[in-house]
Amino acid sequence: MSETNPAATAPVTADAAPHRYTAAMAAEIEARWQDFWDAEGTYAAPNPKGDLAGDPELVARPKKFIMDMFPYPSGAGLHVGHPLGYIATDVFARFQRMTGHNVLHTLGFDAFGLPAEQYAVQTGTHPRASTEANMKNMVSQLRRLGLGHDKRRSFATIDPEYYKWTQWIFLQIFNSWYDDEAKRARPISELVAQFDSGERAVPGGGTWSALTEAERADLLGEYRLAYASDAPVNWCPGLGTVLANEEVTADGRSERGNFPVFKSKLRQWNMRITAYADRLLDDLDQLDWPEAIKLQQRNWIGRSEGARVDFPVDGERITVFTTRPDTLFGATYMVLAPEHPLVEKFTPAAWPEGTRDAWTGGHATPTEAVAAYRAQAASKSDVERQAEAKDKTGVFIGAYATNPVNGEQVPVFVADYVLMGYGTGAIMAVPAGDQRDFEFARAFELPIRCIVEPTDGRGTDPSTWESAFASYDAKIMNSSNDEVSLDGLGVVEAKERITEWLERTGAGAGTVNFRLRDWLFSRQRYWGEPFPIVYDEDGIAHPLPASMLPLELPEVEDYSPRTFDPDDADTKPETPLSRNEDWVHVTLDLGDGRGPRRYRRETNTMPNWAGSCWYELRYLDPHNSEQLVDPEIEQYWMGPREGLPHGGVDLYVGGAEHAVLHLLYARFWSKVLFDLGHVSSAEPFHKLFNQGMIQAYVYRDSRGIAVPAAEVEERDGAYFHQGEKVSRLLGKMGKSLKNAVTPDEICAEYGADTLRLYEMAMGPLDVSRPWDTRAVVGQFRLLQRLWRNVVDEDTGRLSVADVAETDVDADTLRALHKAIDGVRQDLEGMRFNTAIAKVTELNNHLTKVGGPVPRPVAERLVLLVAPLAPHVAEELWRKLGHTSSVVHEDFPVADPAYVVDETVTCVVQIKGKVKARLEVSPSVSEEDLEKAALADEKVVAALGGAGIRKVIVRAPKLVNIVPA
Ligand code: ANZ
Repeated sequence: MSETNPAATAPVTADAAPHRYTAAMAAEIEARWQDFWDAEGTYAAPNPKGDLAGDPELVARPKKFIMDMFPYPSGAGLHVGHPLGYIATDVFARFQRMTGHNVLHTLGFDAFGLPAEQYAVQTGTHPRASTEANMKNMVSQLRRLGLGHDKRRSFATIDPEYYKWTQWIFLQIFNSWYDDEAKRARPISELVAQFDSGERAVPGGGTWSALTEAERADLLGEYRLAYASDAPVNWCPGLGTVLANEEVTADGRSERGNFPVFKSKLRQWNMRITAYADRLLDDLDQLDWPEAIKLQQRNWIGRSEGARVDFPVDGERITVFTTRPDTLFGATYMVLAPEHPLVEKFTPAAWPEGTRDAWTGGHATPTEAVAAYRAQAASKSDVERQAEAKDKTGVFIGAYATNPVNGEQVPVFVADYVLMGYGTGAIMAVPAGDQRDFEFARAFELPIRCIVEPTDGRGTDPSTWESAFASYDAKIMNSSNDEVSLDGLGVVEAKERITEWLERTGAGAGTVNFRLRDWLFSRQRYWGEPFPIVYDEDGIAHPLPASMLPLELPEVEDYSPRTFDPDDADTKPETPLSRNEDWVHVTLDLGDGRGPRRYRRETNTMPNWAGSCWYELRYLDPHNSEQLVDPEIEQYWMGPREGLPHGGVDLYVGGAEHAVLHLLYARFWSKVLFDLGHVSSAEPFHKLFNQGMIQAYVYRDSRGIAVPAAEVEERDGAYFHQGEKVSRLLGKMGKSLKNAVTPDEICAEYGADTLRLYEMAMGPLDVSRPWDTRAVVGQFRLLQRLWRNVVDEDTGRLSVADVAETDVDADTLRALHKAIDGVRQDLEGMRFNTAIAKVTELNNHLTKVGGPVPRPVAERLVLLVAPLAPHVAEELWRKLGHTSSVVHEDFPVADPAYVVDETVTCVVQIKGKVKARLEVSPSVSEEDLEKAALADEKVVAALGGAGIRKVIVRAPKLVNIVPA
């Protein structure tokens, strides 16, 4: 870098004075203070009790729990974009420590994950070995930044002592059910007691004691918050694993490897997060999170109000979910999702009379038509099936249902635009009101009935329409029977009226539907937490007793899942763990009174998200071997308090890409643990802040290939690489784009304090910003000037003037106190860039005034800088004669006398005559100025009790009062 950037290096190395602040000096100071902090345990946050207990005076202070989204230890190490959030939380945490708080700030690693596993598959290195090497590298990169972490509290999710508790939480979830009436999770034993006593009826009649063990297990599986189910999942034979919806592309292939993905029924573990849909939605209101993130969670949970309507078919019925029950009179056909379990039941052997050719798909029988269509639908992803632009396909199943509102016989189709996973997997189709239904009706020659008066002048004859008509402002028409009429009503009233009719006649009911699905919780991978579950000879799942945790990952020969012919949908996954026969088949005494028995272990592993669902709790009490977290310690750091009814971490900083999955899963686990009484906080993260991204320029040659950014030269606004002109665009920073800058390089060139200042000064924390190595030197120069204001560059000795504050000139005092006041507010509000601007201003003022800086000013300047550039602040604090670390010093407080704004004089007139003069702020509001004028003694006296007709205010200079 130094060869390509001589401008930046010149002032650093031009080392005229022997005691000037240079990169070499920064390196020496920084290493020395980092060693000191480690040795002294400067950042150790004491707990109220337990083995981390410490200073009672500190524990008595108000507390702050400040957290970063912990990193995945990638082999590529850190580039300068990664620590942006870590530096910000560090500055904030340091400021909180200096303003009287007991601060908990630490960092662990989210260390299970696919990259290590893939690397293992390619190289044969155990994922633990590569992950630990990566962590070691990241720990040293992070240490170099001077982050004030309580290192006693750090851990990685792959530590057996950590995942023991991840497994333990899984068991809590497995052993509980959601009581819809009490609106909380309860132990499954309480449900068993209800069934056993007859308080709760056993479905299908009979008694609990009469059920076989397998029947009981199946019944409880319907209630457990963690349960195995055979629901269709995305099976990718080419990769040998099931995939989450997010890992499947719009054209139904695997994002990784581009293999076909099939909907296949495989027994998989799920978490019943849907039980918490309401609470996950409602409690968002209490959280101090960016609105955009809350909105994404709301949309993901997707609450829709509507109705369920039953359409009778031959003594059975099809239940649909609709958000528009007011359009029931316009329902002219129905659609079942191809996977709907009723399809087989309703499909007759032969086409009924009058079946149109267009409905059969050219098949001789409905059974054949349905089977062919189902096979075709199974090869598509949900996204693809729902695509608006796609041609509508489907077949008639040969059956009719009765529209309950008018007794009409409507044909039933299967079509892939209806998804099994939403609502009831069946719809009433209203072609006039829904565009997909409209297109389907046109393609299949189905009736379209106008049931809302179009407001766009298209008329009420649907045969002339080109699209469905959707509007909430229109009036309903053609919608009445003997008992109910919606004609002339607006949509909202019509919905209410028809829902009332549905409930009265028993044809349906108002209901709320959620888009949120249960969370598919198993993966066919090696590098994840093993499930603490074993199966007996009858295939019944049993939880391991807590005493058998952690269940450690066994050694295996081969880490990769078995892959198959990518097109063979009938294959079944083979998990890496299943290959270790000795581990899989075991004789265990589970302590359930059944004695030692043969069992088969679950061989799936938990998904990546598991470890990050609860890590905030473990930071609190990381070495507790008896409990997940001691309740008193949890209460102290996370419990509910004034203004925070759900408790939670005081500040959580991370990227906006975690809007839904991680943040939703963590909230869910938190609520289960809360319901079961293990924690007092029902929300994990009270305040969330998303930092922006550090972007970097990407330079590409004429072939579009990225060239190393560090080798690019600028000439007259154009960019050249090895003489060839290249293009420049702002993009992500990373190895593949050849524009990564590492914190190590910048630390070597300028020191960590400069890097910290630069990253914080680049702009508001939540805004993305382009990295510019050439600009870093600006912050280095600030530190040089700061140094020079306190230390003599020739002798290295302190150069401040030992005078009292009363002897400092008024201008300097004003500059000092304004800076203190501003920096304090900025740091509290996480406006680090403006805080640095204020420090710079004060420092420049001192340079301009010249002469030795008065000690009271120098000391406070150093304290102001301490959260931002902690190493140089420690060094200067020592030079100023202090023997203790600056970390726990009090942050300076401004003297308000020096902070008030300059004032302007406002003239108060009564009937045009000047009666008073007020000294006011130039930015005073009209209201405040009017109040101040009317309250002024002289004005009150001049008015002599007379009423006021009018007050004319021209802030900030004039108020004219017209008495009555
Ligand atoms: C009749 C109707 C008339 C509908 C109309 C819409 C407009 P949201 O708002 O997203 O909840 N629907 C229901 N279940 C479905 C499924 N499994 N697959 C595909 N579509 C499904 O959407 C609810 C609406 O989406 C429902 O209301 C239903 O169509 C459709 F003028 O019913 B509606």
